[in-house]
Amino acid sequence: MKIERAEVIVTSPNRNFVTLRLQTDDGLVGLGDATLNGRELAVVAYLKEHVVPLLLGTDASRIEDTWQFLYRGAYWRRGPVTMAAIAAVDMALWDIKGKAANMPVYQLLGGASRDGLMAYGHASGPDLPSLFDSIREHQEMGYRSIRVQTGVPGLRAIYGIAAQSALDGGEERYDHEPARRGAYPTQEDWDTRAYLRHLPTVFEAVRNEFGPSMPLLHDGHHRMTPIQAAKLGKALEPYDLFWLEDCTPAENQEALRLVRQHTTTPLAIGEVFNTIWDFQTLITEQLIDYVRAASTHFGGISPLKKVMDFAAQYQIKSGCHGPTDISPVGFAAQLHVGLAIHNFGIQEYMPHGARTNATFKQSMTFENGMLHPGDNPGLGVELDVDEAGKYPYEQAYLPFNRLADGTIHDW
Ligand code: CS2
Ligand code: MG
Repeated sequence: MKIERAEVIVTSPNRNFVTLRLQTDDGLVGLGDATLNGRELAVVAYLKEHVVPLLLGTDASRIEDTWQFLYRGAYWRRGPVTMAAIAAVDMALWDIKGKAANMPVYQLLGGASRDGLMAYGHASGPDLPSLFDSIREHQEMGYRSIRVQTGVPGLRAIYGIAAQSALDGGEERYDHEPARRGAYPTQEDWDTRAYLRHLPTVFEAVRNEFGPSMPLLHDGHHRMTPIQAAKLGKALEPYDLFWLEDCTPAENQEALRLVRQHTTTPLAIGEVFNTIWDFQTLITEQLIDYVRAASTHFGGISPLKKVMDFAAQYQIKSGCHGPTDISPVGFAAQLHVGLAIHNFGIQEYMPHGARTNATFKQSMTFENGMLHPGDNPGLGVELDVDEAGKYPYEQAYLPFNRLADGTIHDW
């Protein structure tokens, strides 16, 4: 079972995706996601110039050995470009192994530990009435757990709010497909003190309207200092959040000690992390409750399974990153892990657009708020190469933000 062909396919059906397609000499095809939102072509070059030539002729069954060769052999470890490239290879090899065994990947990871994966969706609105509408729409779609993002009085446009990005010339559904294409990122506003004053009043209103039981989540997008995050976590305690996400820029893992000492609001971190080392202090000191790593940016299925097994010893659960910039292939990869591990927590799920779903045919299902990767052999995703060819790459960037005095703030 030797790797005979390796292609890097870039397509932009509703937004940009980078997919590695491996083919073995016995005709098996494996897919891997290498999409790095806003920096896609750097990973394309890394794969095409430095990885594909090393793969041709090698044994497709040696997943762990290939991972170690690409990680250790490069000498320069870690980083989002490197780890997205390695992730694509790892996923494609698991896909091939599943097809060779005629089993879905979750069976190879130990089999199902549950019937399905609880998903959460993104509700947002610039004010309470539109936020409530958005929550109801998500409930109608089947979601039982909902992330709540809201406008802040005095700020014109902030991340995560559908109607505000439309004001800014963007699409109505923020961070959804299609992405905001263009040669320069959109500028948004930020004011942490205004946000800290406003957010608890929003959660109070949501609890009054929707009752105490629905799991509610919120993403702070790395914008607070440790003491601000501690204050917010404490202020949100009466509203019983499922989690507060990315409260600080957690490359400083020790900062979470201070946050943790002050609040019992559960914490989730890690969508921008690349390796298990980024979680070391957070896990061993039990400073978080949920690991947000995405298979695509974390080196693939193999390291995602390892970090979750490590986290399990500390009663920390999974909450994998699942926005639309994770391709259907990367999304399937983490569904297989989530179904197999004991310490699954929740899965973020933003549905892809129609053109993306026509380009990537998926066995995955979403019913009554629960996801399942399906039982097709491998990952359960087929890439329609002709369809992909219709949508060439288009430059697109994430927005960025400045404070009122013009200072650039954290994403
Ligand atoms: C967000 C993402 O899903 C999330 O929690 O933080 O939407 C994030 O902004 C994008 O994936 C960045 O590419
Ligand atoms: Mg996030």
